[in-house]
This record gives sequence, C-alpha cells and structure tokens, in this order.
Amino acid sequence: MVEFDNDFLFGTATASYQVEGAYNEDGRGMSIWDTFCRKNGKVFNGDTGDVACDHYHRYKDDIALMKKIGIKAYRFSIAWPRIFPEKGKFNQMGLDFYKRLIDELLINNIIPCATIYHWDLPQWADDLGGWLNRDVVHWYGEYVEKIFKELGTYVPMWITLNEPWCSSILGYGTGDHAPGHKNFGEALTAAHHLLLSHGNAVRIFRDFNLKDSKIGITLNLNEVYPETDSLDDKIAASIIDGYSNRWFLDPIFKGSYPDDMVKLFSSIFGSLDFIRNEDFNDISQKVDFLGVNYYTRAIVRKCVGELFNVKYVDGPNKKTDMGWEISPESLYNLLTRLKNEYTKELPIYITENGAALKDIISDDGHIHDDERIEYLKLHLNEAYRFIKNGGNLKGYFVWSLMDNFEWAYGYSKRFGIIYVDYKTQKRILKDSAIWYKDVIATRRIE
Ligand code: IFM
Repeated sequence: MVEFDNDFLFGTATASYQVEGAYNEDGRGMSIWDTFCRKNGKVFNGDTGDVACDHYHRYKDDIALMKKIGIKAYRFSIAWPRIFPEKGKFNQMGLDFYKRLIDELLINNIIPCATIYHWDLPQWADDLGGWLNRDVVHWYGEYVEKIFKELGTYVPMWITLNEPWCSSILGYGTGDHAPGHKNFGEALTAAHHLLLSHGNAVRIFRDFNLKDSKIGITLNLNEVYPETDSLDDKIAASIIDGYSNRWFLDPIFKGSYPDDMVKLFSSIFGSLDFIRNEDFNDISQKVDFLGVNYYTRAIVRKCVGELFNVKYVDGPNKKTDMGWEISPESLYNLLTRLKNEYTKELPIYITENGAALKDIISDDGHIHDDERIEYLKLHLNEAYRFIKNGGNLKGYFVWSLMDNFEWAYGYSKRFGIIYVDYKTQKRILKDSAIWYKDVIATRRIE
C-alpha cells in the first residue's frame, strides 16, 4: 500500500505558450515561438499557440476544474513578452493577468507555483541575439525583478527556468525548437547564459527577502544506460549523461562544469570562451529545491559519425505517443542518484511527469485513458519508494492539467488529464483526472 504524507503536494502543470492563447491581447509582444510557428514546416500542421486552450480567458473555469479534481498546486508559467513586450517597456496589463490568475488560485486554496521562463523568449530579445547575447542576463534580471516586486509575496514556489537543456540544445543546437538554430557551439553559449540568468534571478530573489517563498530550477533529467556492457557503450552513456544531465547539475550544485565534458566540447566546438571563472559563483547560488521533469530513460551505443559518436537506441518497453519508452524504475534510480550526488537533503519536486496518448472520446462521452492511469500510477509508486528509502521528495505535478500545444508537434499530442476539444474549447475530465482526484483525496494508490 502506497500512502503519501499530508504535506506531499499533488499538483498539475502547464506553460504559458502552450495554453494561454490571446497572443496579441492586452499589449503582449511577440515571442520566439510566435515567430517559429509561422515558419514553414517547423511545427506540425502549421499549428500555433495563437488560441491554444484559451486559458487566458478561461482560467476561472480551468481553476474550477482543478478544484473539482482536488488539485493542491498549479504550476503555470509567466509569459515574458506579456510583461516586457519591448525592451525596457513594462506592460501592466500583461502582469494583471497573472494577478488575476494567482488571486483565483488562492481563493480556491490552490498553491500557485510560477515558472518564470518556459521557452517564450520575447522576439525583441531574440532580435538582439537572444540567449547568445550575454546581456540577456540583465534583460532577464529586469524581468524577474519586476515579477518578484509585483507577485513575489503571493507565490510560495518560484521556478527560474524550465528545462534549460531544451531551450539551449533544441533551440540552438538541433533547431527543433525556437529560435531554430542548428549550431551546437551556440547551444553551449545559450546554455551558459541560461544558467547565469538562473543564478542572477536567485540572487535578486534573495534581495527581496520573501520569507514565505522558495525558489528553485526545473531540469529535464534522464538516467542514461549503455546498450551493452562494452567499454565503448559505457563511454557513450557517460557522454550523454554529461551532455544532458551533468552539464546543468554540476554548475548549479558543484560550481563547475564537468571536466570530461569541457574537454570533449572544446575539442569539438573550439574554445568555450563565453565562460568566465567568476560565473560559477553566480550559477551556484543556493536554491531551495530542485524541480525534476521526468518522462523516460535513454539507452545509447557508440556509433561513429553521429554527434559525439553516440546513437540513441530504442528500449524494449512500451512507448507513449511521443515514442518515449515507459521506464518508471529509472525515475527511482534518477532520484536516488540526485540525492547521492547533488541534492542530499535538499527538497526535490517532480515538476512534470505524464504521458501523451492517442485519447479518443468513447461513445459514452468519456475518455478511458487507462494507459495514462497506469503510467501515472507506476511513476508515483517509484516516487513513493524513493521517499520510503529516505528521499526528500516533496511533491508531484502531472504534466499536464489539460491537452495543449506540444511545441513542434502542435496539437497532435495529448498529455492532459483533461481533454480539450480545440474547436469548441470544451473540456472533458479524462478517467485519469477522476483517478487523480481519488489519489489526492485518499493520498493512497491501491
Ligand atoms: O510539453 C512539454 C513541456 O513544455 C516541457 N516538458 C516536457 C513536456 C512534454 O514534452
């Protein structure tokens, strides 16, 4: 029997560009995703976040649904281009939306958990070089300062960045995400400036001395396994671990980049001269918690000719609609490794976990997403196992509250526990939402 303590936080998560819509209302400026979606062939079906789930207008109804499910915390993100649509120009109307959203959450006893940056960089910032321009640290600093000043006391949980690996590697390395560059040297520069911006935001946050608020960062992390026991595959796994996990964890928790990766990256991409020694003092500012987004594991083998001479290979287990292998026990291994090597007693939150599935509305009008229930159940079981073995895991946020804009996949992937009919904007609670309601109410998984 799995039974979570009363202080374990059960939440759900979304992000501004994925749900809000209202892309040109109340003074919002354009973001890199508005631009990216308008480029031919970048996003499935030419989909955009222009309307998305219309959460900007329907947030009250959506919060009522959260209340119905019994959700205790809502992780949303703030759209930087609503707050600063132009460089140095603050937009009160944009901020007021988040005031309304937070008020409504508080009235309904739902804890607001705000992510400050979930990928929607203002277009003006990109025009000036985006995450490649070191000045971005100051632009982001100005933004976070305003946010803490206006909203700081109402939000108990702040997250500086969501998944800087994706913002940098997918945005500047592979070109799969906005702004769509394909240059891994740039990706490392962007990653560094993201990390610096994170550290600077933590420092600014401390200056506000918000006694009832905590701050952390959310990283997408995986366990990386070699396909075989060969030395070549083990080295391949260590490289991918360095590239996707340690490159972000080490500077935050250990105050330096991992030596092996510095050597490898500089041998491939040349001098990493965007790094200054004093930067690590900023990046390793003490955080109050670590947010972990976990979906799958990685299995790799050596393969000459691929990037880093490594190839990702398919695992044997069932996959979600993203093609991601379902591997709950790797969540346990990941959390245990984080505790041992990085976080020790520091609280961890699973800030995202969930499954995209081909949900269909049955003849009875319901969505019987048993596979999602199974996915969530298996992962919550592993989360509980971690707690029972001494892990300081404080909460779990399902990705996502509702189906939404899944970046380059447009609306073709459904992660929600609430179904969204994009034509009518009708919401339907999936069976997983009803199941989650029961888990939250009893704190138990049968
Ligand atoms: O939808 C995304 C989210 O924005 C960031 N984490 C992963 C999710 C699923 O791909």
